[in-house]
Amino acid sequence: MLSDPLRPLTEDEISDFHRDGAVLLKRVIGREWVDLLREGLEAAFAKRDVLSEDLGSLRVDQFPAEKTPELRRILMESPIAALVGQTLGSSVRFYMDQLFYKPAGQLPPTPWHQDTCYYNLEGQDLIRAWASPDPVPREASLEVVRGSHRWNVTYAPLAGRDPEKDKAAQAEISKAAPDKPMLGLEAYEDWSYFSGVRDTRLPSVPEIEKARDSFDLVGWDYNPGDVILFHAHILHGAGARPDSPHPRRAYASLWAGDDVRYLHRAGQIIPDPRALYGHSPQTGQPLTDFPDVFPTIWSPGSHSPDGGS
Ligand SMILES: O=C(O)CCC(=O)C(=O)O
Repeated sequence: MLSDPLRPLTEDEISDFHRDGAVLLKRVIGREWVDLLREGLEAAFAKRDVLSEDLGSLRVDQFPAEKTPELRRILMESPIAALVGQTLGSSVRFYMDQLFYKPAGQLPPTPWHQDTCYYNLEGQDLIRAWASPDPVPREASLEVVRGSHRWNVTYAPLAGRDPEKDKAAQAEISKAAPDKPMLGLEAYEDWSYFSGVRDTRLPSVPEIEKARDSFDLVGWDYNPGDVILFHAHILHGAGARPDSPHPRRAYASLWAGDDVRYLHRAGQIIPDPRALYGHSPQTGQPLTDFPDVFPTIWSPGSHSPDGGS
């Protein structure tokens, strides 16, 4: 049963998202969801698997809801899908999810990057929903380059093997079949951010940290119950914090509206959702062709019977 947000979104929040590419939605999910999020993130963290990776003291897991019923409930029943759908003004399908876990103490930064270049998909209607059970001050919270979701550029991923330095990677990218993903289902047996091949023809992410004043950066103090929505194409990152008294645990889910299509990228870092492999998707196919893999979770008019959370 899908729950409604604690309050309706305002027109300003929706237009801020479309103009800036990101918005902080304050106090939109109730305490029971925040508690479930905390339990789910801890349960996923305790179940390290092949799609878990330590990047220094940042642990990132791909598709954590597949191993964590609490996170699955967040996706299928919490108000998050409604928040995304009301912002897009259309139905939304779930694409994939990630855990970002920074233990208490020194919180590492998350380097600036775009999300789209990591996935075999493209489109305008692509929203990330980011939520945490922990308060996160502005210095360690998500930051975006305002409006960069509209820059017509795809940057190179930060990870992956570099075909200019690695002969095997060069051979893989030159042999890649245009109708097959670079990472096959075997990625689910043995995966790392550094096992895929990076498309180094793409430009590198600008050195934003070195020239922060040159960019229009937006960030927020985050509190549990808030949700940050950002466009998957926007440049984003997070700052460091020298001494956090508690962990900074985050759950980011990626949602697709009507115009999102499959795209075989020349480099691929994160495997396609497991259930998609059986369909042999082709570049240009809308995700709506795969309703069993990407079910519609929210549509205009969906609401919970009691209207509450
Ligand atoms: O939570 C973070 O620091 C990173 C989140 C992120 O990069 C994402 O959700 O795409």
